[in-house]
Amino acid sequence: MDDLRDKYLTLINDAGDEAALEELRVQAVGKKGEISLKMRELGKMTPDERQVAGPKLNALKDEINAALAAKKAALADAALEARLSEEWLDVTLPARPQRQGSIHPISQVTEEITAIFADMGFAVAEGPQIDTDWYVFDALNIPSHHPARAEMDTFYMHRDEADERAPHILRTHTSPVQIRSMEKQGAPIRVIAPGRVYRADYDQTHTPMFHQVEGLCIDKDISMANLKWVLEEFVKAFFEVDDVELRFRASHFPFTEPSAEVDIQCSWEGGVLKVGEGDDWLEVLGSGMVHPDVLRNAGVDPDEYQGFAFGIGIDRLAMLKYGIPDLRAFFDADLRWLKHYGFAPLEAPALHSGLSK
Ligand code: 2NM
Repeated sequence: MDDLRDKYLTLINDAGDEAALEELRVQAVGKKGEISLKMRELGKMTPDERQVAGPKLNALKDEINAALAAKKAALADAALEARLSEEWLDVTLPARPQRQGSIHPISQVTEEITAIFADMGFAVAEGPQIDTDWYVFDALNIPSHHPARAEMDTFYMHRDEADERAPHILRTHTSPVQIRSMEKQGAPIRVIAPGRVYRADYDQTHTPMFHQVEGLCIDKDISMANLKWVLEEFVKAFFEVDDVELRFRASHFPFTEPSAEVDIQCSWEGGVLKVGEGDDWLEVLGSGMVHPDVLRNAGVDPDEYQGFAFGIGIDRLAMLKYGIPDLRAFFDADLRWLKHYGFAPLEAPALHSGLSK
């Protein structure tokens, strides 16, 4: 009996977790455990023998049960101790300073543009930044041999030679979003598509990722006159001036016919830009009437519907409005720059409160 006692007390003491402990309990004092079997042997003993062995066995069972309970409590304590030492929290750390972050000028300007077009009934549409060349080029009347493709400095996603899926590329403009919108919603439609676009071009005035907003308005009775009005309203609201002259110059895009580049009246007196004054011109956007083939490619019947589209560079607009001299600083994540040119986080641009306040 002393051997049994030593064996189980040692095993219990060495048990590493609750599961091992439970196994020992079954093995020692479970229904078919070693102690229980010994108790069954009491019946075969003489009364004198039983008088000695009975109490001893009971005491041993009690002792083992007590050791099991004590070890179980010790294991639980150790687990809690380990958790507490791991999940510590330094309550002496200083609180975060107020207004640590700021809204990036590109986010601010995107919100401003969105607010202006929302007021004219344009919904915001979004789409993938990685797309197929059908949506980025073919659907927009830019077939594979077209010089506009070569001029676009497209980023191609890597593909294994054996991969037969359509090649994927980084979108070079947000027009694929308008194609998908027309496919999904059909006409009439009035949407803008702001977002990131990519071209393999990097110098003083170009970054390989930049931001565009494109607009699309299709209905049964839409003309260049509507385009001119919408763009005039936009430029006045964006630059927060009462009047501005717009100049439409004939141009060419594969996806519009006719096409026009739009300049806005400005002055550079004393080195400061003033929109809506003077006799200088600032080129800010491209536009035109959506080509019938583009409408057809997007599932819209050009005999029934027509309309205009335009594209604006957000980054350049932000530089002009807020006097930011260097494009590349936009993407440097320089905290001092962000603090200087950033906007207060809780002041969302809205037409009623003044766009930029
Ligand atoms: C521009 C200039 C002119 C344009 C066309 C379309 C679409 F998808 F509707 F055909 N979206 N955007 C467009 C037209 C873009 O950017 C300079």
